[in-house]
Amino acid sequence: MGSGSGSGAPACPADLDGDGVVGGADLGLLLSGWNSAAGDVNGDNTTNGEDLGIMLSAWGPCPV
Ligand SMILES: [Ca+2]
Ligand SMILES: [Ca+2]
Repeated sequence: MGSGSGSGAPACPADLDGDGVVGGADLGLLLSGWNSAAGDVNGDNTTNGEDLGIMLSAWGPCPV
């Protein structure tokens, strides 16, 4: 998990692999989990365009 100044900062659900950055590795996980809960970002237990949209809007380093 993250370290540093994480006081009340929003979570980074699109960071599927937990490395602190939303990037290609997370996109790969999302796509490989398409139509299952494996790549779910928004917590509805399926992976679809909504999750992809969230991931793309969160692309880059997670907020700290
Ligand atoms: Ca990541
Ligand atoms: Ca979802």
